[in-house]
Amino acid sequence: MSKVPFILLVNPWITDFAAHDLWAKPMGLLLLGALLKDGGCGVAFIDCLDRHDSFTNRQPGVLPSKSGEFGTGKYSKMRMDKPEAFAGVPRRYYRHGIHPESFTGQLRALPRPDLVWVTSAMTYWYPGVVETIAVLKEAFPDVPVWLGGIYARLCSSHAAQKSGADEIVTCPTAFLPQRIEAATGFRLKNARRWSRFEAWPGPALELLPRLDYAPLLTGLGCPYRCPYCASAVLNPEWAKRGAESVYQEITALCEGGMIRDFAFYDDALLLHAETNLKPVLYRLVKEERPIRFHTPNALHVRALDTEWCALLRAAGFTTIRLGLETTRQDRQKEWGGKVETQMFVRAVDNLLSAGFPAGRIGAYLLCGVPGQRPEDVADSIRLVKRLGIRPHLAEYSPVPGTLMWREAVASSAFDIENEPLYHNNTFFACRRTDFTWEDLRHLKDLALGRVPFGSGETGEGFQPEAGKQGMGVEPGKGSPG
Ligand code: B12
Ligand code: SF4
Repeated sequence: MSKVPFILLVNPWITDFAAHDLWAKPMGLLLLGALLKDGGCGVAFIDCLDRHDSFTNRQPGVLPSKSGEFGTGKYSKMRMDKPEAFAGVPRRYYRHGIHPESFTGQLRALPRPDLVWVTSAMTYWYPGVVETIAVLKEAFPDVPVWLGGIYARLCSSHAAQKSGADEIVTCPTAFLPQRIEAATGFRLKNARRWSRFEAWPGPALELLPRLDYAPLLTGLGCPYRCPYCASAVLNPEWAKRGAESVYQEITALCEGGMIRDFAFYDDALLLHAETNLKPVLYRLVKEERPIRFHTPNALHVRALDTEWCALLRAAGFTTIRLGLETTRQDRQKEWGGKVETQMFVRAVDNLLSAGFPAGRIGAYLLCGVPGQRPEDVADSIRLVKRLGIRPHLAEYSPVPGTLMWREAVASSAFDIENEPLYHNNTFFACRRTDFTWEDLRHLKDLALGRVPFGSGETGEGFQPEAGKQGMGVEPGKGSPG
């Protein structure tokens, strides 16, 4: 057996107009860190998004980080030149995260690794990945850098050309032990464990410099196939962890009041959760644990019956986001059939009856999808507001590999196939003459209550008990613009 390899894991910088730590941790890399440690490897971790790096927050040219509610916060950031693709966008562009000198200082303090693993998240954050890898290559020119994660998997040819990594890793996690052995000669002692999500240890959160909240993942994948979403591309199999391991992970973290806030990353947290999440929550309620749970990734509305709502409330769920997307019945079907308006109205009613404050419940509404009309979004906003909860506009980000991708390519005036920067939801690459920037701005104002609804919007006809017929919007009626 060859020597124990030392693997450096790196969470790269984010480059964007704006980026908030809305309970965003590199879950994939932290899970791999746990598997590597369990398999006998030496592991170090550098978080380029560490909000508490005191060196960074003291440097001139840095807009320091700020802490927000429930462990969230703003990253520290430094202004950078806008990429050419964004020349027409009248907003400043930043590299979010630690100062480059802090990064190089942390690298200098480490022994030479045998491998460097860099993760990636949103496809349009790739310039941050490129910059991160350039610094790594300067520090350790002859150490192989592997790039994995969401950008690497959704845009692998682009990443191969632009990232500077030696390998773009897109294979299933089960094959990684073999690849490690081929690269280092080391045979991991837990190779079989890598092939089953249910058998993975929890994320190696101890590698993070500081923990304000903990991310949780109780399952991978989703049974739905919504055409705008990459869940099935990224996780074709739907797998759930057992109740006991979820319970142990949560209670270990909240021992001694260490962590109070937990954020779920699951795509389908409440579906088929009778035997994993539900018993865990009942147990936590009985033990009166002082926990706050947050669901920044939307919950499935169809699951929210009175029992689930009462349980979520009793267990300390605090931030609730619901996946509504639209109130148009035909679109609800076309967009995967995961929700119906009547179902949504009932779910909100159940949540409110369970005692959730309306201000803590938000509904995501997709905005700017190919073929969608601004007035459809306005109608959805109106319904959500009438129920007393908050509409959150999710500007459509075209995602490669999704069922809607070809339509997005055809409808966009920009080269979204070859330039992932255009996937940025802020850029709104699928804007068009019948759904313009102005429309988008107006809809945001409506959602935030900055402008009142004019008499022109439709949706007046919706009655919660009126049956499905009342949920659609007749074409041509009204316009928010
Ligand atoms: C949780 C989540 C969020 C969180 C934040 C997550 C974070 N860390 O930043 C929140 C809720 C804030 C969020 C927000 C948004 N999100 Co989001 N999100 C996700 C979600 C559901 C899970 C990501 C995750 O943690 N997966 C679990 C881990 C285990 O998987 P993983 O990271 O891929 O890691 C595995 C492998 O890739 C690999 N791996 C990872 N790194 C490495 C490195 C190496 C070297 C190797 C070998 C392997 C490897 O190993 C891991 C284990 O198998 C994904 C969908 C999905 N199912 O992936 C969407 C997803 C990433 N989000 C998406 C979108 C569209 C958004 C929003 C734009 C939504 C909107 N319109 O408002 C916003 C954007 C936020 C912003 N600031 O720009 C898109 C991607 C868009 C894009 N163009 O890239 C996705 C794919 C969903 C979709 N619609 O298809 N999101
Ligand atoms: S239900 Fe949610 S996670 Fe599942 S495919 Fe649809 S959008 Fe993606």
